[in-house]
Amino acid sequence: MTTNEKPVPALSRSTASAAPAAPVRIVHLGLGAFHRAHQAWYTQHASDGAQWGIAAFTGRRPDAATALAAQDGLYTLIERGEAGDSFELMTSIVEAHDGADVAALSRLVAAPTTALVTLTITEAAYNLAADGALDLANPAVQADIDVLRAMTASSSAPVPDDVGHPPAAATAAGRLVQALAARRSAGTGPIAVVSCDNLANNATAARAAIGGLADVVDPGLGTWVAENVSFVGTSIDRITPRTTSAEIALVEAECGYADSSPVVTEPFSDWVLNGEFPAGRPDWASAGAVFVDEIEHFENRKLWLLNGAHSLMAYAGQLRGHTTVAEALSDPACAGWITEFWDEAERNLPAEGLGIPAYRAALLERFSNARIAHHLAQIAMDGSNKLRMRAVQVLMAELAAGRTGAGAARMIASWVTFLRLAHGRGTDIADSSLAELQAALELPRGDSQGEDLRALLGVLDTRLAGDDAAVAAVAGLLDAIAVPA
Ligand code: CS2
Repeated sequence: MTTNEKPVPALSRSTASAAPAAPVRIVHLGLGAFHRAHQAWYTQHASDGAQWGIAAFTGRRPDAATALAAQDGLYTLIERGEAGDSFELMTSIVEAHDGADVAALSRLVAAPTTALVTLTITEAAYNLAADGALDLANPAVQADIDVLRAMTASSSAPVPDDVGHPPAAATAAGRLVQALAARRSAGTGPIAVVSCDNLANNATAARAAIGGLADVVDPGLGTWVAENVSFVGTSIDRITPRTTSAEIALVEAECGYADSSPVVTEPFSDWVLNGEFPAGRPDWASAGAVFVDEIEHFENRKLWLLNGAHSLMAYAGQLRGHTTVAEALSDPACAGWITEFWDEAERNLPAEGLGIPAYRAALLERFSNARIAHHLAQIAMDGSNKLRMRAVQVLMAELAAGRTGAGAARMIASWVTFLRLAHGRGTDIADSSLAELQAALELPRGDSQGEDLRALLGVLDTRLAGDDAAVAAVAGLLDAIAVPA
């Protein structure tokens, strides 16, 4: 900047001349880029969006809330198409809070004006065991059970911790159970909890995590949750890579204000929902969301075709030296493996009603948008949770039908090869089941199948690890992910 140029103003409702903040009627857990590109966008674009403000809470760290609160919840959404960028000022988030502020969460969830809670807490944060129930052996879950039991049992004021905070749950489900207990006490009635995480049967998962925890803590609260909380299932879609400093500079140059928290996303978006909203909801359908009576096939279409191809590229693509989705797709070997996996996945989806040929064609176009730098390393994180939904079911169904399942097996084989390589090199593995993965990777490789292989597959799914044909299908492909010299 030259000395006679004025500094650009910091973004806020007044500097942006934005409309006054809408009243809070939605509480959100998981203030990441995806929420800000997806549910916040649908709410802003709903015909009645001006009536629906979002109060959003972060997960583990307060940083995103601190940055967003400093600009009154506002941020810029950069829609990045093949032909160029467009910029939209987002105003639907009206409050941003540190997730650890469970007192604020409880106050907002208990408010009579709050109608729904949306979640983007990540697959791993549901803390479910292999049978789909709440994982009571998980130390974080156990710690929350202790805190919540002490809270519901005590009639006296809760004892603050060393730094003066009242005791509070620490997992997302624990915090929400604490807040739902406040709603029950306030008598403010039924509410919807809408999972927007990339999980198969995400409504069932949310019910298991939240209802399951309430049951264990206090059966009376468990009954209240069962009778008053509607768990809504959704299939969510919008490719939203991590923001970089380049986008911050771009917004400053294009929009004339300083925004610490822009989000970059693709033009495409999709939202399919199933369930009841006892206290109402925005007219999201007017913004393009679709409400259906049966959601499983939509979830699987997205999880297998989009996310499955993503995971395949994340491991096989990185092994072949690629860094982004668009690069991996331009490699004929990766593109061929995607087609092979998609053909398998498609055989296990209904032929009618899902428009799969058009969906596949649109995916190829979305993936090849080279202006979106979607990093394979980001997608590769937390593979143990992701592959469970993206590959295992297709592999098992293909084997049961007497076919090879090679497309799905290749995704898993790429993951195993990727992990073995990272372990051998001592590079970081980002996964919520890291301890289990590391223990598995310490085991001998031995014969072609190896003890480590069965143990790694066991982290994904015990049924998979116990199935000789499935283990052999993966083992047979371990050396087939050719790494170019
Ligand atoms: C990706 C998803 O990181 C990942 O695992 O596959 O975040 C994907 O970009 C979204 O689901 C797209 O809607």
